[in-house]
Amino acid sequence: MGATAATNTSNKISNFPVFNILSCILNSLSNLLMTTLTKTSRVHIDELVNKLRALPASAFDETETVRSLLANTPVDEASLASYLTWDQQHYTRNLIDKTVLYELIAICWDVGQGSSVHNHRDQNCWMAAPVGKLLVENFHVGFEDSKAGKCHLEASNTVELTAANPCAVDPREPVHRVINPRDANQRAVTLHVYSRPFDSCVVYSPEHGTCGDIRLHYTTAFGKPVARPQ
Ligand code: CSS
Ligand code: FE2
Repeated sequence: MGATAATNTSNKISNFPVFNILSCILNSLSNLLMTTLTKTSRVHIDELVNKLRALPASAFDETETVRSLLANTPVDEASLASYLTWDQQHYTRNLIDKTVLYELIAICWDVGQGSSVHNHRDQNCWMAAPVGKLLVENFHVGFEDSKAGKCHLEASNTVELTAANPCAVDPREPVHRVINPRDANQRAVTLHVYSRPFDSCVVYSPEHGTCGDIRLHYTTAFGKPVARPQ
């Protein structure tokens, strides 16, 4: 019996070099197929809008449903063309869709642009990156006195935001900034779902220990420029 077993082992197909070569080729082909499928399975932005609109209100009160929707519905860059505007001074905010439950915004980040450190007014926020590779730097708020405009923040973790890795802002640690790193040397486009829609937030200076409210403005809405309030 022992001899038979030994013979079987030494004759195993995986012991032949040709098997290893074939197996390598099959693996490479399968990886190529997966990459191609991932690329070709990108959808028009309207499809994401339709899926967001079909969600029940309860989906916006927790983070997983919208995060997995963004992960399973990667958006084709070409379908975003009418929403993309660029400004060398600041990232642009371009409204794509808005309901009572959520707003969907495309943000265009030139090379090296980033947001201030900010909160989302205790609301939910999800981000996907159809174009580029960005960083989301999260902060822990040790102390905040918004009336006095004073705070103490400490950097916590940093998350990479890519097409394959959409993020939900952690409701327990919601203060963050987003950066399109200069060394990535490419423009980036992110999609943001905010629930509910909001038009102001608190910005923080971790260096100075100060904080204060700012208003948020759209650069474009539904593909048309929005006049900035005077
Ligand atoms: N919240 C920022 C972008 S970084 S998440 C904004 O809407 O302007
Ligand atoms: Fe944000």
